[in-house]
Amino acid sequence: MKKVYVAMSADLIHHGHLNVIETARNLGEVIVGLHTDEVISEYWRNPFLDYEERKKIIENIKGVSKVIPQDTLDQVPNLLRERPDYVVHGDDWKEGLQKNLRDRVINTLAEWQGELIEIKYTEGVSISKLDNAISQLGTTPQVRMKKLRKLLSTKGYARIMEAHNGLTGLIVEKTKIEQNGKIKEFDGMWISSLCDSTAKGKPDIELVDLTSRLNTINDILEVTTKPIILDGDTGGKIEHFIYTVKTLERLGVSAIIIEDKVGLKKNSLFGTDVAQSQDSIAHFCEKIQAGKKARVTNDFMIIARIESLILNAGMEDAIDRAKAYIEAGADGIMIHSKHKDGSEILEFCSLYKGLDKKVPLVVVPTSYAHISERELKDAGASIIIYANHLIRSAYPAMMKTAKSILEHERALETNEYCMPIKEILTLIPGGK
Ligand code: SPV
Ligand code: MG
Repeated sequence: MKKVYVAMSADLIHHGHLNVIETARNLGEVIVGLHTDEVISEYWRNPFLDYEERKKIIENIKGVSKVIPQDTLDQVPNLLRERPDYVVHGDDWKEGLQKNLRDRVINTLAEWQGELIEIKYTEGVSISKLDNAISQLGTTPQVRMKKLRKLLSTKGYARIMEAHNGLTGLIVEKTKIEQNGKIKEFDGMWISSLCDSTAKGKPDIELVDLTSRLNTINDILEVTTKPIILDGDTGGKIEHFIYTVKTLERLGVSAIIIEDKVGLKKNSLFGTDVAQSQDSIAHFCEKIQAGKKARVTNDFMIIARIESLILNAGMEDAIDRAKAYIEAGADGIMIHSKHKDGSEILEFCSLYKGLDKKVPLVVVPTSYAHISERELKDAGASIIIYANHLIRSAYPAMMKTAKSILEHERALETNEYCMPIKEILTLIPGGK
């Protein structure tokens, strides 16, 4: 019996997969190299089904004798191990970024006179079309809520972007680019107190109350499926916080981040230019514990934000607080800093790495924007939040338009930097 190797992700099984497996089984015994969750998340998106679930499905397809993990896009390591007589693949990898992977397969098979069999890519199947269709179907609160934890356990980190209304929610949900063979996108939304307040024309001082924040959250929930992290400011009074936790969990928000400040909260990026006070460790731990107790499931995350560096209370205080908050049950730690060079954040990260007990670490590279995601990840951060960039880029664009109309007393000059009417009319599907 000849050996036939087929690599696939099989996250959304369709007849294209079955066509490939059918061809393979007509050639011999079929070994499927199934992409691991890490490979799918790195090159595409978080898988809907995890490896074990996908493995169970593929193992039960007629003709498949074995499923093995394919933990890179490159098939060569598995081919060297299995030495198949044939590799079967769709013919859609002859050009573009996968061409190199194809060449490597052909050269490796040549070492033992193996052969690459390519079948015509199944017409009418488009994974991105299926992906879109699933996203259009929407999600449930439970499924959405779990996504953040799942992302952290499979991909190891989450790239989060702020959203402050339905439209920015859609931008975070849908914006994708392809770079070096990888599909890159945001993993979820940050509902920033600064941006939510600013969009409502209000200062970021916990003035926008929970009811109003819930309206924003709901607008975003309505049109997206990605996980949401809420900026919960100080979390308010402990007696109120437990209700907030229950409300957010019921809605399917994945996490709330609360900061260890008391009194009138001002935005952290003011630093010590304004009067702000830090909570005591004991009281903030009590708040974390009360929130944890109020949760109904383990999926909802309560993340404790340390303001010691913002308030110049020192690195030692920051680390002491991290230990205490983790001990109190925090599901994550956010460390904030407004130092521009980033050395403070990296120093904290390196001390944090040394802690015995750790939870996912959240960073917000607004001031130290030159530090790349890669560097932050290497330093140990697992959630990276771009906290205010959509509203900050929208505002100057809108101001420019407003001023141009005042200057020219007509709109013609704004046309070159406004999207065409046709495009705005069809931007949101279903309007026609
Ligand atoms: C927010 O986005 O509202 C935050 C982060 O809390 S920061 O503005 O940097 O304090
Ligand atoms: Mg805030």
